[in-house]
Amino acid sequence: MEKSLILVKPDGVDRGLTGTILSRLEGLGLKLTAIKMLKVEKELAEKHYAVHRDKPFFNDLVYYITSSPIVAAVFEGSDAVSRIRKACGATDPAQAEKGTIRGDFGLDIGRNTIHASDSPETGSAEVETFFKPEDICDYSRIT
Ligand code: IDP
Ligand code: MG
Repeated sequence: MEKSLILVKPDGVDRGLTGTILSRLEGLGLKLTAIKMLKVEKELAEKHYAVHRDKPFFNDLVYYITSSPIVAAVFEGSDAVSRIRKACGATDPAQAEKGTIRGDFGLDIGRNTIHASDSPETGSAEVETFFKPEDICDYSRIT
């Protein structure tokens, strides 16, 4: 089944939006299969954002995601990746539609409240970056 890693970024956790965000994703009928709160170490942040290592905002990205605790979770389901990306909205909250997570809660392009995997392949890889295989729980979701 397709997997997506989501991270409730520091601005989401700090403003008490974790439950609201997870609830929206559960509301899509997707299955929550792993969840944890953590303070991201620099090494993990650099691995997670490696694709952006040559971008001018890379250091800010790593600094921000390591600045305060986040909540990492895995959601599974058919088309989980694209459905979650749609629920998140555009990267820049100023461009994101109302009714999307970033459109409703994002503060600016850095503090845009949520990370979500952008393809099934990155979904699987990002889940492995944040979770051990034994951390993933399987059960039957009643829709
Ligand atoms: P995504 O989170 O929508 O997949 P990416 O292009 O993968 O967007 O960028 C990763 C994160 O880097 C974004 O969520 C955003 O917080 C940040 N970011 C992207 N573009 C910029 C930028 O031009 N300036 C500052 N931060 C950016
Ligand atoms: Mg991305």
